[in-house]
Amino acid sequence: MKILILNGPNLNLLGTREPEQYGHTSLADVEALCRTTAAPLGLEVDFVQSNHEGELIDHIHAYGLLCQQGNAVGAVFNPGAFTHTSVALHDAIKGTGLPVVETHISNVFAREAFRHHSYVSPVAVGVIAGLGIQGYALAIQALSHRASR
Ligand code: CA2
Repeated sequence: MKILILNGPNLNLLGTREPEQYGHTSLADVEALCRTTAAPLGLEVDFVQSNHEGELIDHIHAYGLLCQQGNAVGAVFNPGAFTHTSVALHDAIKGTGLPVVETHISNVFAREAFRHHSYVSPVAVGVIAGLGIQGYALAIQALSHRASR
């Protein structure tokens, strides 16, 4: 059984700047945490980062199919700033039925007003924000638990 960890724009910069917002850990550290969390749950991780909206959509489409075929549990998705702008990501998740846990490192609700709205949340099975990179581990556990209901 597979799980997609999908990261949007600028998350490749994690650990290089804005440590007050995102901590000191790098995206490679997030990947290691995800693999360590997923392995004992019997989940094989596909870890992806892209700065391109269309590429993120292509991954959502591919995983939507895998889930329909019973070969994946869903996606942990940090859409980055596309969270607040992208109708196309909303449509991709809705159109494929991919179970997505929207995950943010920072507490977007404690930040600027433009980060308070998400186009992804209405089509996500759940949302995690403000718990740092630990949110990714919690999201993996939630998707695993949800798939074994
Ligand atoms: O808190 C999150 O995980 C966000 O999805 C991160 C996005 C932001 O636009 C969302 O509102 C909340 C930004 C990711 C960029 O991360 C950087 C990390 C270090 C240096 C620069 C950017």
